Amino acid sequence: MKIGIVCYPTFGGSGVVATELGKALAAKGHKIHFISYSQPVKLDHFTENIFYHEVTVSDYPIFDYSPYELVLASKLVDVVKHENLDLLHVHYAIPHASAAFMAKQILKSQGINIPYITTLHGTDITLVGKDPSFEPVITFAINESDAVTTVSESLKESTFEHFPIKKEIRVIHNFICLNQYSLPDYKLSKAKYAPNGEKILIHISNFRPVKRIEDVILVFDRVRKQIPVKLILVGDGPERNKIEKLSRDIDACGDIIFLGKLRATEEALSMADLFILTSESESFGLAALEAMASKVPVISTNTGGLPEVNKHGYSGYLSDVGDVDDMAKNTIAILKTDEILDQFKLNAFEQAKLFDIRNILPQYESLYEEVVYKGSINK
Ligand code: GMT
Repeated sequence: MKIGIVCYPTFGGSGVVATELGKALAAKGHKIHFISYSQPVKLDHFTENIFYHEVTVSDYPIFDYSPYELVLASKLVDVVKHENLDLLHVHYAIPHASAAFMAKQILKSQGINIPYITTLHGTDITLVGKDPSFEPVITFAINESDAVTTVSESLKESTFEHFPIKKEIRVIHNFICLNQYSLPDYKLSKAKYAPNGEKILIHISNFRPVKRIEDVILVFDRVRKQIPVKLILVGDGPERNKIEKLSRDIDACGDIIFLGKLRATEEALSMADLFILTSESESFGLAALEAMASKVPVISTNTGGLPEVNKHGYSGYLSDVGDVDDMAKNTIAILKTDEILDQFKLNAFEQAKLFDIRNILPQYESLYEEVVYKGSINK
């Protein structure tokens, strides 16, 4: 099939999932056309069957706000027509679903039928999308999609809760390519960060308020009073200054290491003993799954889709949002002995196997076939 994939090119989970999906489809012989405003971060190698089309928005003095959505819609029309695409798959509703709808209507007026599938990722529903300034457009563009998927059961429920959706929503969980993980930890030496054999806790995110990173620091602060630990923070974003200040305030600068943005997060994960995710809301928690794929157990909140990913008492533990005492208690329980830690590491890896791309890719392929060969799902 010839498939156009529209996504955000940044470090966010939706862009990572879209890119890895496209790469896996290309490896199976599909022709994949990525359409975005910049090259997706994970699209870092030349790969057969993959093409990239950049959406360039020019500045014009009259625009206070450049109309990205219109330029994207025009680009979609162009790529669908000239590359003879069979399908558009847009990741993240805003503004990709409405741009796809617009492109579909333009192409329809030219006698071309192009179906589009919308995959909802989380904040497009739970944070931004339900804002009244977006809601009517999002509802419309979702309802007009030829198929809609969410990355967890929890996100499906939230979508029905917040929007008057008439369409069937299919859950296709996020995935990881398992063979990219489990690196031997030679790439980044563990001894360099934990010279006295301390256990390494790690958190990876875009440092936005929804991640509640101050809770990561508070958990770390409680744990270090009982067990020698170091904390590695990967990523960057609006909360970074606040978190750096908090690290200084609790006198932990020497034990908290800020690595900043890293493309190959699996290299940092290969050194870690435990992953901490304290989010207020999380539709899936791809970062937690990536940790588990690296044999790193997860201490997380029990919000959104996290209970579908992290199994309490097996691959890690779940706590209520903000309950840093419980998270610290659970961290200590896992790190107490090497035998317990090793068992959780094995369990985390077993749990991650369920989300290997080999199990998830066929679900997308069969959805594509239904949409392209049988037409719109539940319209
Ligand atoms: O977590 C973020 O802030 C990034 C965001 C995104 O759109 O890239 O992540 C969302 O999509 C990921 C991939 O499906 C999910 O794993 C994350 O849980 C979800 N984030 C939230 O729901 C906060």
